[in-house]
Amino acid sequence: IGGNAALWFVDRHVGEGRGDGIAFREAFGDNREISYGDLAEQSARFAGACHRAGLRREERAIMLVLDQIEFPVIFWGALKAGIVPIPLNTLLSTSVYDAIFHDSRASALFVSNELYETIAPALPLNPFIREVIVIGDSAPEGARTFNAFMEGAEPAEPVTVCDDEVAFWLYSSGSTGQPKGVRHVHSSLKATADTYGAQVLGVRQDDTVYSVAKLFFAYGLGNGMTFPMAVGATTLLYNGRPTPDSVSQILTEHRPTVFCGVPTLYAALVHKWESEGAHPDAPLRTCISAGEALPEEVGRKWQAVWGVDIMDGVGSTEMLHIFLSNRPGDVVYGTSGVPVPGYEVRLVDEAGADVGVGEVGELLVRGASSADGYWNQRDKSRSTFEGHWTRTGDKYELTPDGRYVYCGRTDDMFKVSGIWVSPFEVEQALVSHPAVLEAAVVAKRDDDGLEKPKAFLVLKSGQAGDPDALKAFVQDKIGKWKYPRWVEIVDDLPKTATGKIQRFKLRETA
Ligand code: 3SK
Repeated sequence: IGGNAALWFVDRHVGEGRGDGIAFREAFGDNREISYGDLAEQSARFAGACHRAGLRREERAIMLVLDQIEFPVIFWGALKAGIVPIPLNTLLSTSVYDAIFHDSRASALFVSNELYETIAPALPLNPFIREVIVIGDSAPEGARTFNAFMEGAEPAEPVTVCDDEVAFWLYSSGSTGQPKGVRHVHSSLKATADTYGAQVLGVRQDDTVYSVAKLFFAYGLGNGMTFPMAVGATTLLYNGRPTPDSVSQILTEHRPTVFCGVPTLYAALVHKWESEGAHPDAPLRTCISAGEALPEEVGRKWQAVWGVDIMDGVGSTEMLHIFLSNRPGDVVYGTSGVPVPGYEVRLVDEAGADVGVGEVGELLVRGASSADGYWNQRDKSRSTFEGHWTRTGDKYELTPDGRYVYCGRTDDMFKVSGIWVSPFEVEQALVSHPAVLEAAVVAKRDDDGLEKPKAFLVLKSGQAGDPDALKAFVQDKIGKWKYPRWVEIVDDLPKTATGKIQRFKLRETA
């Protein structure tokens, strides 16, 4: 089936007799559940409510929604209505939300009540948002509750779309820290489910899936939504922070069979269980990792605990999900594995020529889930999406046995807990502090071998920099995970003759 992706991922299960199957279960509060049948009905009513509210086809709707039952209702309901949902990272700061609200020109905003306060200051400044819907028991003036929005709405038939029609956007940070709207089409959702979801992850109808990556990430959207939904499986949703304690509790109480993690969390879980001398009991049969390279030792220790390997892979928001991965029964730690069936990759030098085995080149990828482009960023779109090939900005080396080994970024960006961090953005936040004259940020590996920001600061004369206060300042300004874990005060920064910071020199001393 082509066309509207909601028909295939949601309504098909009702037509094929799986309507009573549980699609989502909340691993918090009263453990609310929603069946495939109820999701089909509620998403159709959501589409009707959008029409009734005057939201028109192709208008955008921001989703600042925690992992909770309303997330899939809104996402699939929007697709049924022809409205373009934009799930956003729930950890950003007010100023970044303000920029995205303006950039996207979204007409509607769906927000979990826990997050309302953060976006509230951006609303009076926004001329585009006509509807603010709060998921919670009450709504402030000028907004409605989700229940009020849905009440009495008639179910609407899904709009007919073509495969290439834009279905949803995700925002990805760029090298300047400026978020870019990545436009994805309806057919890409099924493309990733048919390739990585079916042929590497191998989700089955009897699986219970738990992804610590939230649904607003491309990684989480596939793991926790489209892959399980492609086969009528159940996903566990958790609205809080995935800490070693909360994840251990979910493993014990909800007993997932498929676990989708990120290296920072795998490392923290392994440490916790090592120091406690015990681990939870769960029937895990498949574990995957992405976001940043998985340290070999973490993979080996996890295997020793569970008897199950972690399949490390690499994907991107632009390709929607993982395109290079270790495979079931064929895991080599320290590598990103081989191309996922359905994807082709190349390694090229700066002139665009293919490089050979053992040489480092930029990774290019081609496959059916490539994004349609960036919103309103023609230059960026042209330099990233080159015909059928998408540039990843990652440097890789091909081993003689055909596996790909990560060698770093072509620019200065790096990932923390699987999320891109732009040194530039962190530096800008630091220099906006009254005590800071100049700042340079580089990646430094922590004791687990995972990259975190380190800041080198030149202070204004007569100022004393309190590292903890500076870290808190950055957290408040640009997001909780981007703050520098180390702060070093220096007399000056290494620069080129034209005044550009030489980060490579700082990396050597970090
Ligand atoms: O970071 C990754 O490896 C990734 C994987 C799947 C989907 C999206 C991303 C960014």
